Amino acid sequence: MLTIAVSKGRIFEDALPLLAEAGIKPLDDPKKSRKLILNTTREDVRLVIIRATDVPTFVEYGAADLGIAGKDVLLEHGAENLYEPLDLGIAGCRLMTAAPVGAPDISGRIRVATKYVKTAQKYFADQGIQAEIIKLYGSMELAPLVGLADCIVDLVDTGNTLKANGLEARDLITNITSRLVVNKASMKMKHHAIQTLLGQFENTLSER
Ligand code: PRT
Ligand code: MG
Repeated sequence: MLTIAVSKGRIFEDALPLLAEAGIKPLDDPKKSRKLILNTTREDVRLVIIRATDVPTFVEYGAADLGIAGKDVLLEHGAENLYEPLDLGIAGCRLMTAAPVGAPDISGRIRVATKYVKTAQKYFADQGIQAEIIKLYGSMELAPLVGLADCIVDLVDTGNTLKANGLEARDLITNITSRLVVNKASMKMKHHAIQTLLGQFENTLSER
């Protein structure tokens, strides 16, 4: 049995066609079902549906053999205890700094609101900028509007969310796509099954 951890939101949407190419289709409609374990058209493969930020944890501890996780989540979690063999090229976006439209660049110590604490800390340290990082779990865009922070670090896709809140993207920290991650022990114990699946994903991706 191979267990694949995947989050329910946009990653799942983008992953479905890829999984389908490998013969993996959930037996229940994940949008309607409240099941957290979905059996699939392949008897040897099941999906576990979890929060995006929990995917690396499940895979690291072997609760799932494989997982699909955004690079943003992997950077923040740390991926030393996982294999990351494949960039799936799905759920693409950019991790960026953003500030109120027209606000001057702040010199000296800045306050940054983000859920990407470690990644932001490293980024500003590398830039030689003194930053106080304020951890938020959501609605980062609000922080500069109410004086909680000078800027934010968040994911940007279309830019509509920033725009709707009077913010503008400033600096690109890194481009983000979703990656296939593999538990290290599973890679040894279930080598054949995992390599076969990796090959199928690679074939599909190379045809895109
Ligand atoms: O709730 P939780 O944070 O646990 O996860 P989730 O339910 O949001 O999970 P899911 O499955 O949606 O996956 C999140 C992953 O999708 C992230 O880790 C990224 O790797 C990837 N991704 C790609 C995005 C975006 N694009 C994205 N635009 N995740 C979030 N956003 C948000 C962003 O945070 C901002 O609020 O969308 C807004 C910006 O979008 P635009 O189009 O307005 O710029
Ligand atoms: Mg979300």
